[in-house]
Amino acid sequence: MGASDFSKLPHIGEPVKRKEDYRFLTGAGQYTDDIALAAQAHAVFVRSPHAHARVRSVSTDAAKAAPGVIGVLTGADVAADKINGLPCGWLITSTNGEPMKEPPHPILALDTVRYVGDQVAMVVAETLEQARDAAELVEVDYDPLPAVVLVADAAAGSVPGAVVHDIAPDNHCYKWAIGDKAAVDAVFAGAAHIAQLDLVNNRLVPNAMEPRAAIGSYSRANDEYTLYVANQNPHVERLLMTAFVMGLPEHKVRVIAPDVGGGFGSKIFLYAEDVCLTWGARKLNRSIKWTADRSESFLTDAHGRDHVSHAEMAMDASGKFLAMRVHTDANLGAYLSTFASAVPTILYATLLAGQYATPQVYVEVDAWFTHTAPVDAYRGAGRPEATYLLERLVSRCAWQLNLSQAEIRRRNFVTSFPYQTPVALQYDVGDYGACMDKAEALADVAGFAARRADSEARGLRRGLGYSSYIEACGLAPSNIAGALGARAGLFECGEVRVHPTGSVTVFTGSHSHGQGHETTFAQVVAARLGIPVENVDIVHGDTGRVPFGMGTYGSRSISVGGAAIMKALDKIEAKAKKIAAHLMEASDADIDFAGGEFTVRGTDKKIPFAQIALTAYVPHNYPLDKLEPGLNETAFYDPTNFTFPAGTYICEVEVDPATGVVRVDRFSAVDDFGTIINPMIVEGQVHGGVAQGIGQALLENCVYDRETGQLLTGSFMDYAMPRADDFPEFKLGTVCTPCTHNPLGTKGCGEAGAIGSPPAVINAVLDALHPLGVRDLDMPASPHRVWSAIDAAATS
Ligand code: MCN
Repeated sequence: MGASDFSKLPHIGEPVKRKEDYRFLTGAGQYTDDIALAAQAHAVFVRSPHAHARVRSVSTDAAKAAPGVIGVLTGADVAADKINGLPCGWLITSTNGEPMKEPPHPILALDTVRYVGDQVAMVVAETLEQARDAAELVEVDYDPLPAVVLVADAAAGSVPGAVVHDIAPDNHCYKWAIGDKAAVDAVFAGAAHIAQLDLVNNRLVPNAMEPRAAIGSYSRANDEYTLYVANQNPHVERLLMTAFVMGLPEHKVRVIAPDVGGGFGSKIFLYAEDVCLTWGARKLNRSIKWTADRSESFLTDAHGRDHVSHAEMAMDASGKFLAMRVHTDANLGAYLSTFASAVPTILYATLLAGQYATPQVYVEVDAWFTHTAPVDAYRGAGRPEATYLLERLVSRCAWQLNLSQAEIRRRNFVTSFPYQTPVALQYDVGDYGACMDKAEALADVAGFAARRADSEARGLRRGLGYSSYIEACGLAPSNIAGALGARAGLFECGEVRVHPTGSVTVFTGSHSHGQGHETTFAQVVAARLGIPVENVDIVHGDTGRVPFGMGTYGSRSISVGGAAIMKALDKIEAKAKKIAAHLMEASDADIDFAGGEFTVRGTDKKIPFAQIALTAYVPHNYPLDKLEPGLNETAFYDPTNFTFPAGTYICEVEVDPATGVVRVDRFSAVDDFGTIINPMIVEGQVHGGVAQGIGQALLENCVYDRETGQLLTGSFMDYAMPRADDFPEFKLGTVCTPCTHNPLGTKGCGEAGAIGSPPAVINAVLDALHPLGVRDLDMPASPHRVWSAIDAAATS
């Protein structure tokens, strides 16, 4: 079935209420911490208070003798049991001829700690309180060493002795570049205009509502491990843990990710605690539970962003983009986390062409180790960093050439598809002008001048900010990922099991942790089979039940996981048609299937889907020599390209120059997600993403002390999260150009809001402050920063 026929089916485009919400809203969800295994013990991790120190000794005697303690495990035990470090650098290699440095990442530190929160020992006791008390008794003798926390200091080598890993004495992990440097330099040499920009993409803490949690258990009877874990991709977690870390046969480990209370990227990775609990369960012969407290989450969940960049755009006299040149320093933190090497490279540099037909783009990335928590994917992962840089630069081009923010964008939009960018990607389809038209109408741009005058009359400044984003979703086609240096592509698997009564259970390798897959995937199946949505259940998050999976991130689930299910449904339909042909004594080729009924073309013969299902399992009078019983099919789907959601966001702010307080007055977002399965769920995704993006732009900032490496923003008292009263009612709209290469026509929607919104907000603040001489501002645009920028402009 083609994407265009699919989009016309019943249930597609309907705002079906989320099936999963009943259990979430009635407190019946089952999160990892809700699970209590028989005789389960509790773990507490002893963590480094230093950003960098030699570990002289770890004494566990007093802790082991404390009441209720079952065991205390340290780096020495890890080494004795030959447990490897976490795998790193799974996704990219250097491009400068030097291999990427891949230092070991021990699951418990042996002789060196490399960031505040690095785990040194695991204390296991009968109760959580006993484990906490005993953890206080573990004596670690540290020899503190100098620490480096900023990429600028790492790159300059300005902190003597602050070497994170011996294999990278200059703290440089890799260099990666894309584009034709010589061609770009030549264009710059003759350009009529050049705009330049230095900017920082601020470091963020993910702060999912449910902290990380896991329970390791081991059955001696079957020699099998089970790990319950708040994780976004259980099969990959299992693969990495068995193949790389513990050296176990994969079938002996079951990973279950039950209800998960948000991940936003931070629960994709294999964390050290997960391995400690799995290994510890066998070693101590007890099931062991650990749930991070909020302070541990701040310290040890992989952080996001943290880029420092210089960007330049070369233009002709009319403002047409000719070439772009970017250099970015990326902070990787103390270790290479699972996807960390892909974020500032494949997921960032390749998106820097944006929506524009810039003929030449060259991007160079240097990635650095520092004594901070590992940095990895956080909602958008590389694409918000690309969009922020590009959209800030484009608005700067507009101001430099005295064009409007809309005009510079319209002059440079890609208008014909497919479009090959100079940085590897090929956009299949889009209509960027239509998104901007609709966004300008929603934002009432025509009425802005009057609103600005009104603000000025009240002593306030008002600004309008544009951001036209594009992102690559549906990670990741193996062919493209491989060509860019990735060591693995990311397909997806789906199994459709039709029961004899005609109801259906679907097993998907995607994982839902807030995105509503139990509803939208059921809509897809119900639409295809012509059955009620209630007759379809979606199973996910369990390696013991789902054949295989690559998990959920990169807004891939509907376009890759959903497409795998569609492939399995194709097979179901083909087999069902054979059964129908047999029952109606017709040829397979004459059978049509629509609206839940099989018909013989040109006759009035018909059979409902449920009858075919029953026949498949009750095969009397059935040609068993030609068809096996049962109606159960599995498919793997590897996309041929990314999907490219795109849109224009327009933000309107009012700034009080006396206090520096920024108020978002209006926010309009128009997105092209191709075919939309469930508009209510999609709106919710955009709302959440925009809230996170505005949070980054105005409030959130993860700060380490530059000398000591202590996390200064380690609680909600110091790290400002956005709240509902920070936002206006968002105005949302859509444009639909269906994706051309997946059978649903969908493009991902889960990250768009977080990608498109930060530059729209900052461009709006800069637009408001332009008359006061402010030309530059880094995120978050806190009152202090805004006030200082106004003050500095007034006194310069
Ligand atoms: N959808 C749709 N029509 C489309 C596109 C999507 O109806 N054209 C629906 C999908 O069927 C799905 C939802 O929208 O129910 C999101 O789909 P998709 O864009 O495929 O994204 P994923 O399901 O792969 O989710 C991942 C994405 C990412 S990468 C982050 S980060 C993120 C996000 O989703 N983390 C979230 N949204 C989140 N929402 C919640 N509540 N919690 C998180 O941790």
